[in-house]
Amino acid sequence: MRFAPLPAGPFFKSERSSRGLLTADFDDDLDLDLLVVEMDDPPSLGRNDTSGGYGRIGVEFRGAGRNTGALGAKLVVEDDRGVKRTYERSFGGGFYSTSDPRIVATFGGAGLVRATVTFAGGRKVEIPPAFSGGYVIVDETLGTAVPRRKNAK
Ligand SMILES: [Ca+2]
Repeated sequence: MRFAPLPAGPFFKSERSSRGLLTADFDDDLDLDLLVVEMDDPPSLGRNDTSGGYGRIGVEFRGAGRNTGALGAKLVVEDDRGVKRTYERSFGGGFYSTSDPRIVATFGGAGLVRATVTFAGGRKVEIPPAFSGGYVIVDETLGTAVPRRKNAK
């Protein structure tokens, strides 16, 4: 993975007193957007519209029992080049902010071959590759993976 510097836009050239930064996909397009919590002003939203040509899948976790947030669940995605990526559902809040609890997994320009969620209690749920390109709700109690309907606009 390579990083390249981007020119600072007008947002970063103005003085402000900010106290929190979070990432979340506010428009459900599988791009993580940025929200800055300001001290004396409304929050500032930095919308990310970079598609990047990457395959993606978003996962919303529904844990069982007391672990409704499914903390410790692992998502493993494998693409058609044999590359495996592992993501872990964790929780951590920032100062004045908490990021999106969903995970957006990427798999380059390749196709998704397999996606599996393993919950902390050991239950495994397979996500059909046909669900890539959108969000999926994975439920530990039911053992299901169901595409999430898009919000009405
Ligand atoms: Ca977004």
